Amino acid sequence: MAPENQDTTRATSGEEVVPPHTPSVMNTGPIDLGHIEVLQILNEHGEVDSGLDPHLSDEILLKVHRAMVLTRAFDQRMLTMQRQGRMGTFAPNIGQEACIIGQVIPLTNDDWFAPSYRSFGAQIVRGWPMEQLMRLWAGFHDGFPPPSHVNDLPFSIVVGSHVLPAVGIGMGMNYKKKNDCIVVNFGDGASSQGAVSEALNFAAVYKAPVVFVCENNGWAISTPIQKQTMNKVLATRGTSHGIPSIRVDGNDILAMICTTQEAVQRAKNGEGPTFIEAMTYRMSLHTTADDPKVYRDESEVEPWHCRCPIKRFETYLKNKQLLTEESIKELLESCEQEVIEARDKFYSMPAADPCEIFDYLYESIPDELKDQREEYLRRLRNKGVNDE
Ligand SMILES: Cc1ncc(C[n+]2csc(CCOP(=O)(O)OP(=O)(O)O)c2C)c(N)n1
Ligand SMILES: [Mg+2]
Repeated sequence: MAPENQDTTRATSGEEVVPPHTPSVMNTGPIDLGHIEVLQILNEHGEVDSGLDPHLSDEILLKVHRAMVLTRAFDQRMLTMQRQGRMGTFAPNIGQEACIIGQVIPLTNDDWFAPSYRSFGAQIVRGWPMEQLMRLWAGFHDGFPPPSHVNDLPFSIVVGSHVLPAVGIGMGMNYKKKNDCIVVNFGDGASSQGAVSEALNFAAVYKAPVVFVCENNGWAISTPIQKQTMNKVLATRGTSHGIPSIRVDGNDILAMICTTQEAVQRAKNGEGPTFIEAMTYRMSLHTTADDPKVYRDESEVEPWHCRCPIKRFETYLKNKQLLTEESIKELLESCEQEVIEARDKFYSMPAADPCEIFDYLYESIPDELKDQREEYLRRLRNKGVNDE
């Protein structure tokens, strides 16, 4: 934990993050950036740094806690449904709830959010019905468009591809003299994409009101962070573009909220973008199509159980007399119930029309595709699938 009132955690652009290197470290392998502190307000034991405590209202604290518990309940249910063959491929977010929820709490409805695929917790907070998210993950295209009252982009699966468009939205806000901002998140792996560097550069030069949240969860499918980049501190991806940047404990909900809040404020004050590197860990599968046991030693996961973002927040809230063991249990049950209700709504939605896969590519369907469609329908009929 950072000592009280000591502001050494900030990786503002320039010298604080990158100590002046001497010629001897050039061309000799990884550049050692020395010890970089991580902003933490709530530690693993649920103890708050009194000098950094944002003193959020009880109402906000409980709202945030519920969002985290609901996100995990959704996550676990989706995994079960996928294993039952009733859900498509899904990207779990277990252990990253503070990171994903904290980054959208400071946003208003007029602000924008551009998520990557592991962001369903934030989407729920932003107002996406859970049954729609289920529909989306089950592969229905009608699940993808954001609800009309939600200023979000559909989530991006093409790694890092949404970061430039997010900067474009931010530049548009400046052009239209809107006092809003956009939060865009992406992973450690995505941070290596060229388009992400371009996005950082544009945002910096045009002072776009963008908050970049780089979720450093240690892995990009089977590529560990050590093989992702020789740069040990991803926050320097921001500073190298002249963007004020900070590294935070992504499992600390208070640090995530405070940091994003400050970045949002900077954006709205016309001070341009901020880059947040959130240190977290992908505790589960990359997606349900993945088996991490093939490439990672499971003992690596163990210490992260003690860093659970929900557990530490609950300890804090119990110490504040805002929660008890009993109320935590009741809340969990009510969140699970809410997810079950969403699941049942999802199950009662119309089935897919198998013909759709032929419908949208051509204005008028070519003859050979017509033949293929006939054959496809014949095969479906033989399997007992109704094509009416
Ligand atoms: C342009 C592109 N290349 C490759 C992929 C395949 N792919 C999907 S997720 C992923 C890893 C991304 O890792 P990271 O950015 O760290 O995000 P995380 O999954 O850890 O949240 C890859 C390589 C893709 N979807 N898009
Ligand atoms: Mg990653």
